[in-house]
Amino acid sequence: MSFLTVDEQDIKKGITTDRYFMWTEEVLRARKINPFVVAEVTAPEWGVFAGLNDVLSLLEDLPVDVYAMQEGTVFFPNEPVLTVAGRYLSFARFETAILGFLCHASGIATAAFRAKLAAGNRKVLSFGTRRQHPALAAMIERAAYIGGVDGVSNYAAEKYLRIKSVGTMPHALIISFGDQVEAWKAFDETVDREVSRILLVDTYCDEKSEAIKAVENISRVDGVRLDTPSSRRGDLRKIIEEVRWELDIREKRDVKIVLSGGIDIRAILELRDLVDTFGVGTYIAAAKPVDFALDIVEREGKFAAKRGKRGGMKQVYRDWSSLEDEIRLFRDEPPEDKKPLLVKYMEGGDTVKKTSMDDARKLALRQMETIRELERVSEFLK
Ligand code: PCP
Repeated sequence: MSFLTVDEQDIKKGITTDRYFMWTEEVLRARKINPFVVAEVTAPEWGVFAGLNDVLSLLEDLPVDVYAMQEGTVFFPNEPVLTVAGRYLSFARFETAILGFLCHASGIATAAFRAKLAAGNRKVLSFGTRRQHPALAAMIERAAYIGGVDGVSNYAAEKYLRIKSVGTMPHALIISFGDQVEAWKAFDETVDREVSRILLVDTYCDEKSEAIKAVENISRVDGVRLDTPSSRRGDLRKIIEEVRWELDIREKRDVKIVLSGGIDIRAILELRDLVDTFGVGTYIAAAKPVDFALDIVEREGKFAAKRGKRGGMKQVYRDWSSLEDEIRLFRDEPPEDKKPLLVKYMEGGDTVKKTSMDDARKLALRQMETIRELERVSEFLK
C-alpha cells in the first residue's frame, strides 16, 4: 500500500509543519525560552466551525488546555473559535496542522451551509468527494453534513460516519446497457426497494424526451436527474420547465427533479422554484478554506498581540435569538443576556468534552432557521 498520504502518526508527531516552526523550536530551546502563552484562532470572515474533532485528536496528550466553540457554530469575523493555552514549545509545530484541519473542514461546512440556506426547503446533496483526495472522503462528508446538507454520496460515510449514503445512477450504467430503458428497468429490478428510483435522463437524448420515456416505461419513478453537459445547456431553466410540464401533464407531479453538474449558490437561487434536489460537487467539496490564523494574545499572563490582532484571552458571548455576539476578556464578568460560546474541550491534554456530528449539524441547522426568521438570509449569501 503506497498512496502518497502522510501517515497519521507523522501528523501526530508534528512532521506536517512549516519548516519555520522547527527553526523556532531550535532557537527557543537554544536560549531556554518557553513562555506560557495563550493563542487564539480567528478569521476575518464569518463561517461555520468544523474540524475540532481532528484538532482534539492532534493535541491529545500534549500539556495544553483547549477552549473552543462547538462544531456547527456560526462564527463571525475576528471571534476566537479556538484558544490554546500552554507553554509555547508544547504546541508550536502543530499550528500548521491545527489550521489545516480547521480551515479545510470549516470551509466545506460553510459552503454546505450556504448551499442549504439558498435552497430553502429544497434538498442539497453532497456529490463532490470525487473532486478531492479519497483519503479525505470521510472528513469532507462529515463537514458537509455538519454544514447542513441533506445527504452525502460517498459510500465510505456509512463506515466512518455511520450515516447512510445517497445517490442516483451514473451515465456509465446507462452506457453499459446501451439503452436507457433497459438500464432503468435493471436498476429498478435489482436495487433495494428502499433506494429512491431517480432515473438519469440526459444520456443520449433531450432531457424532456428521456423524462417522458422514463415515466412511460418504468412503473416506479421517484425522480429524474438532469446533469446536462455544459455544451448542451442553452437555457437550463427552460429545459427544466419543459421537463416539469411534461411530467405534470402525465399526472407525474410527485416525480422529483434532481439537478447536478456545476451547481453553485447562484444556480440554486435561480432554479430552486423548479428543482427538488440539488446535487452539489465542487462548490462544497472543493470550497475555499476559511482564512483562519493562530495568534499569540497573551505571554506569561500579560497581553501580547501582533499588529492587527487584539491582545488578551477572550470569551465570545451570544444572544441566540438575535445571533448578536459580544467579545469580552475571558476573566471579565459575562454580560447578563448572552451565553458563552467557548467551552473547555481539553485540560492538560485530556479531552474533557466531545460534541457529536449530529449535535453539530443540529446546531448549524438551528442557526440557519434563526437566520431565516431574522430575514438575514441575503447577508449570508453575499
Ligand atoms: C458527476 C455527478 C455530479 C457532478 C459530478 C457533481 O457528474 O454526477 O452531477 O460535481 P460538480 O458539482 O463539481 O459538477 P459526471 O462527472 O457527469 O458523472 P456521471 O456521468 O457519473 O453522473
